[in-house]
Amino acid sequence: MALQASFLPSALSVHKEGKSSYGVKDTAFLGISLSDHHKSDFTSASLRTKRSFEQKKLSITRAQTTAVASPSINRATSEGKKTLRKGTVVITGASSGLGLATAKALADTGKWHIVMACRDFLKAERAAKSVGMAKDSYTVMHLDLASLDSVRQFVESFRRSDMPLDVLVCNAAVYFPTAREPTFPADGFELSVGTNHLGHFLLARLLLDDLNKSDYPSKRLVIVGSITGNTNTLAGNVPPKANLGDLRGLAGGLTGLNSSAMIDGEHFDGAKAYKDSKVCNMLMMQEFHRRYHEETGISFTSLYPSCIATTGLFREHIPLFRLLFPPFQKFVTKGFVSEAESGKRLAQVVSDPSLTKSGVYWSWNKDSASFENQLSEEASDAEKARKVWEISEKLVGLA
Ligand code: NDP
Ligand code: PMR
Repeated sequence: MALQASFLPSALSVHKEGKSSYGVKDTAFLGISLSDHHKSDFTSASLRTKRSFEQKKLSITRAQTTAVASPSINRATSEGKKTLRKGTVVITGASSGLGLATAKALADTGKWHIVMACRDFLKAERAAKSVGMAKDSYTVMHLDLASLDSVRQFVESFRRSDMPLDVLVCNAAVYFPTAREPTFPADGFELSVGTNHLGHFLLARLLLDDLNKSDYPSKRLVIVGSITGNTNTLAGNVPPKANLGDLRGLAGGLTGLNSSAMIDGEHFDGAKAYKDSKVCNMLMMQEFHRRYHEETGISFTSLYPSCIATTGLFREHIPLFRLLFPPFQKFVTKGFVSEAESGKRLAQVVSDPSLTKSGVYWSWNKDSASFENQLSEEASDAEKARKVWEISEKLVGLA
C-alpha cells in the first residue's frame, strides 16, 4: 500500500483484503487492470439591427464580459443584397481543448461571435489570446456548470448582454478516472455527472427560449457526446462500461448520502461516472429533438469528434497514461485527432449548412468526412431518455 500511496496512482491500486471494491479501480492503465460556414451568404429577410453591447460586471457572480464589437451585423453587398449577420454561439468550456479549438475555428471565419462560457475568466482570456482570436470575435462570460446558481446567473448575464443566441454548444466536461471517492459541490450532486450532465441540462433548458427567439437561418443545440459512452464500440467496451441501470442513484439525487453517487446506484467509479454522463448527454440531445424540433425548428445534435488524446480532459489521469495515451491512439487505435482538427469538426456541426439534420450523432471517418453514427442501445433508449429528463428536471429545480 505504501507503493500505492507514494507513486502508484489509485488507478493501479490492488484490492484491499476484506474490503469491497469501493474506491478500487478496475480500470488501470489503458483499461487493462493491473490487479487483474457556413453558407456564408445566406440572405435573411428579417435581419436584426445592429445592437450595442455594454460591458457588464456582476460583482456577486464574478460574471464578466469584455467589451466587444456588436456580434450582430447587417451587411449589404455592392448589388444591394443583404447578407447574413454574424452568428452568436455560446460554447461552454471554451478555455481549453475542443472548446477552445472550436472557438478559434469559428472566430477565424469572421462570421461568428463566440461567447466563451468558462469557469475561469482569466484562463479563458489568456487562452483566446494564445490562439490568436481577434479581440472583437469573442466575449468571456463566467459559468461554473457545477453550480446551478452559477448556471442561472450566467443565463441572466447573457440575457442582459442583449446578444442573440443562435447556437449553444454544451462542451465542457470533467473526468476523474483515479478518484477513490466522489466529490460533491454546492448542490450536492456527484461532480462529474453534476457538471457534464445536470449543469448542461439546466443551461440548455433555460436557454431554449432564447435559441427559439433567434432569427438566424439555422439554430442549433449541440451536446458533445463520446464513443466511450457507446457500448456498441470497442472503446465503449473498455471497463468500466457505461450503464445507467434503472436510474435509482439519479432518482436519489446522486448525493452519496442516502443514495449512491452513481446513476445506477452502484459503488462510485470516476471513469464510469464520466461515461454515464456522456450517455446522459446523448440521451438528452435526442429527448430535446423529440420534444422540440418540430415545434421550434432547432437542430439538436451530438457528436464524437474522435479521440483528442492531448487535451486537459486527462489532467487527473496518471502521468504514465498521459504520456502513452496519445501515441496509443495515434499508432494503435488510429482514432487520434489533433485539437485543431477536432475544433474544425465541431465548428462544422455548429455552422455547416449540410449538417442541419436534427437528432443526429455525428462522427468522422479516416478521410475526415462526417457521417451519421449509430448510438448504442442504451444511448438511444427513448424510454430511458424520458426518465432521465424527468428526474433531471426535478434535480435542477425545473419541475
Ligand atoms: P478539456 O479538459 O480540455 O476541456 C474541458 C473544458 O471544460 C475546459 O475548458 C474546462 O475548464 C471546462 N470545465 C470543466 N468544468 C467546468 C465547470 N464546472 N464549469 C465550466 N466549465 C468547466 O477537455 P476536452 O476538450 O477533451 O473535452 C471537451 C469535450 O469533448 C467534453 O465534453 C468531452 O467529454 C468531449 N470529448 C473529448 C474527447 C477527448 O478525446 N478528449 C473525446 C470525445 C469527447 P477549465 O479550462 O477551467 O478547466
Ligand atoms: Mg480508449 C478503436 C479503439 C479506441 C478508441 C477510438 C478509443 C477512444 N479507445 C479505443 C480503444 C481502447 N481504449 C482500448 C483497446 C483500450 C484498452 C487498452 C483503451 C483504453 C482506454 C482508457 C484507459 N481508452 C480510454 C481510456 C481513458 O481513460 C479514456 C476514457 O475512457 O475517458 C473517459 C479513453 C478513451 N478512449 C478513446 C477516447 C475517445 C477516450 C477518451 C474518452 C472520452 O473523451 O470520452
